[in-house]
Amino acid sequence: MRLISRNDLFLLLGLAVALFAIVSRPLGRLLAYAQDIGESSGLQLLPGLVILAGVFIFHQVRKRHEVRAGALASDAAAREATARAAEMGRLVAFGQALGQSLDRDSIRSAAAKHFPLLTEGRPAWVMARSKQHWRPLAVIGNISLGHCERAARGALGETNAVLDGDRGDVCFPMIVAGDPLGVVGVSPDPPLTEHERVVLSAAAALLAASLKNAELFQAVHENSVRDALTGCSNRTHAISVIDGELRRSHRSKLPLSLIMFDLDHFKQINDRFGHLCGDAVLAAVGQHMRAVLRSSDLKCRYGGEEFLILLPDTITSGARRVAELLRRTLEANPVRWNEIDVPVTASFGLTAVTPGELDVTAIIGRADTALYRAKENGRNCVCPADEQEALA
Ligand code: GH3
Ligand code: MG
Ligand code: MG
Repeated sequence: MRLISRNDLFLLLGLAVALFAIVSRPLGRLLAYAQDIGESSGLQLLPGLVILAGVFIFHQVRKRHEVRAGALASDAAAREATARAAEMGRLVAFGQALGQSLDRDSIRSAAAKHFPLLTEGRPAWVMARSKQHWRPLAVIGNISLGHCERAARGALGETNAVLDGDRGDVCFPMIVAGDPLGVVGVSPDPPLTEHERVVLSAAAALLAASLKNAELFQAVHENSVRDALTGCSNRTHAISVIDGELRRSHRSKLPLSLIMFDLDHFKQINDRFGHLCGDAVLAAVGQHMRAVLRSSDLKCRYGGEEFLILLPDTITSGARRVAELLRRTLEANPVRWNEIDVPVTASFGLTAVTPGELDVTAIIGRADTALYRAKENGRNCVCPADEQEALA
């Protein structure tokens, strides 16, 4: 708070005039005395005093200006520091949101929420690349996806892109360990400051790390639930899926069927043509399962050459038709190995889940028993778990 305001100036002026009136006579005498001393001693006291007073006032004024300029600079620095702290806060919040995102959808939500705060209203976009496909993660402003993709491709050197209307977006490629994962693009109007560039490249680096993280997480998850040879689920994952489906069927009262099948005389295939041929047969079985079954059906490699199929919302007669179709498909498609057609057949057991049944082991056990009956019945056939199911 200022001690003396503009309104007090008049008062001060009055005081100065009054003071001058009070001291004018002694002051006049003092000046005359100084003049006398000057004349008697040959010194120029009065002009010297005037010069000294002038220099003193000038010095004070300059000092005041300097203090004021210093205060203004400190104000500006404080404002700048507050703005930087807020920006850093936004960047940290973005990083935290991305840190909790383990898939592309959550990364997209985090980008849509936080990225506009970092570009401060400037038109901008974020494009992510997976294999040869480009997908938008965030588009701020009226920018076409075609433009974003062309600009992103151009930024990664994939094309000699000519940008729409030569917008010339400033691009920040997202690259992790040499793997280009996407591009952040920002409108160049108004031109970006050096500091804005630093913030945006930090945001691009955070996004890149997050995309890579999600990709690796997805790959690890896939490897932990999937059998690489056949593309089917592994046993552990399948049992947890079946468990969930049993509970769902219990609630929804919808039917559920389970098929178990085992390749016939598979040991002979290995022994005659070698294990690589056996592996090729297993891979072909995986392909046929994907071609014949619905994507909603659970396909599981239960053991070496034993497979499980869980058919949601399917009664026994439907499961039997599916098993027959798969059996005929395998029979009709021998695997070509070293110019030889290797015949492939399988034996199938199937069972229906009775309403309210939640015991996975018991259900798999029933399908397994039926499968052994199919083997006993001469192989390459389908057997339901009991007579009642056979009639269903
Ligand atoms: P059956 O008709 O009674 O089922 O006869 P089978 O020969 O198919 O049955 P068996 O259980 O005796 O043989 C299964 C064979 O599957 C034995 C094993 O070496 C082979 N096998 C298991 N896993 C793999 C695999 O991943 N690759 C290959 N090539 N063979 C495998
Ligand atoms: Mg077998
Ligand atoms: Mg077997």
